[in-house]
Amino acid sequence: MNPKLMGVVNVTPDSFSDGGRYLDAGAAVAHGEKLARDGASILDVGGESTRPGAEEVDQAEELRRVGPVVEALAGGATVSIDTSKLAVAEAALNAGASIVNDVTAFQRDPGIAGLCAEREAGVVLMHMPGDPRTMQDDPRYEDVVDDVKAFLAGRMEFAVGEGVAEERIWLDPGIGFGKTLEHNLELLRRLGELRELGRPLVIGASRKSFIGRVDGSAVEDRIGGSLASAVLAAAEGADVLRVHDVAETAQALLIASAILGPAAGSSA
Ligand code: HH2
Repeated sequence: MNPKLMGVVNVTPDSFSDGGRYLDAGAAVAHGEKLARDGASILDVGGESTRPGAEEVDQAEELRRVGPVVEALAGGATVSIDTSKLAVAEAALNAGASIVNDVTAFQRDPGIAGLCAEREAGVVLMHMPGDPRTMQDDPRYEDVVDDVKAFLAGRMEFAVGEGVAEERIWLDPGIGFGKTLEHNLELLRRLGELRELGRPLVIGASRKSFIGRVDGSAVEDRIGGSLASAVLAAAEGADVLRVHDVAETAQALLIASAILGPAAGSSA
């Protein structure tokens, strides 16, 4: 049980848990450097909130936010760019990012697939039905795990068809994106079934609202729920955990794996 930690660097005024804290490029870079020291092996830089109901950010503004931060961090760390816009992905790869994390799995801007293929970038394809403005309007599935699995298999097929090497693709069921509380819990409980897709799994459960739906906690009080989710996801075989609280997650995983032994779960 030794997943990689992907530390969240949100350069936004409105992210659900830390909006506005790192809007200044200097503060965002300092935060990313701290997350790397704390044990993040990937820094995920984003300039647009995807929280439910969020408005889209203008491309020029998103570029202005993330460009200098990617450039500064990429000198010392592996950087992923959290975007669904082609121009932002391209500028970030030019600035030194090596992974594109697209929460729309190339649905918003299919041209990102060809860009990633050409640049031999890593790719994270995430499940989200619709877009952040509409995704929480009464989400329904036949069987949430089977439906997410089929969606991810389809998006992976598209990416490979556009020339992305399969071994560069990571998959993410999109905890909190177009899902009810029960959908999120079931995906985490049955995560092992997604391993049948044969690619590393990324899980982003950190501070998300499903935790608050269980116990009523406010976003700043969800560290315990985030750690429980991280440890259980790792035990079920998650390969990459996208988290805000890197030091705390690293400690929780270290102790869990000391107890369970390194054979529990798997690693990317
Ligand atoms: N979650 C968020 C953003 N990007 N990317 C992947 N691959 N998986 C996730 O679960 C995921 C993601 C939402 O979290 P955050 O960035 O903290 O908030 P916001 O979107 O409000 O900026």
